[in-house]
Amino acid sequence: MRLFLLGGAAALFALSSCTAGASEPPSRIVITIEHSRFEPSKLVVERGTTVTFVVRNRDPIDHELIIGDRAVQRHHEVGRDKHHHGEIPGEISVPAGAERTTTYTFSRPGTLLFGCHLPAHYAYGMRGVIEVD
Ligand SMILES: [Cu+2]
Repeated sequence: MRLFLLGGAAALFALSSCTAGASEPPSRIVITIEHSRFEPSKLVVERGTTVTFVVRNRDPIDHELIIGDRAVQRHHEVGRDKHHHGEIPGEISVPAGAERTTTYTFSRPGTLLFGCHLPAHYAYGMRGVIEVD
């Protein structure tokens, strides 16, 4: 219940946990984007965990958060689908100055990546690692 005291973002989180229909509410991780970097850029999550990512873009330019393995990152690096409205778990566009959420379930152990694939952002260093235990 403590989460309900945290304000608007927490309310959104509560709503998404209801619609997900999961037996346990998802964990919540806040990722801040500033100067075209993710903070934090290294995450560890437990296998089987559903995580709601709250992505706060503090930059004056648009960004995105794409979670997936190398193949997913490569697909987005060369792909033309540059707008992610939340229909795919772990893929969300975050306009300049905005906050968006996306929920992703980590079902398998291993290493996943996250990144932004707007032109040149990934190469610049807009990426991170998620270790799934
Ligand atoms: Cu970006």
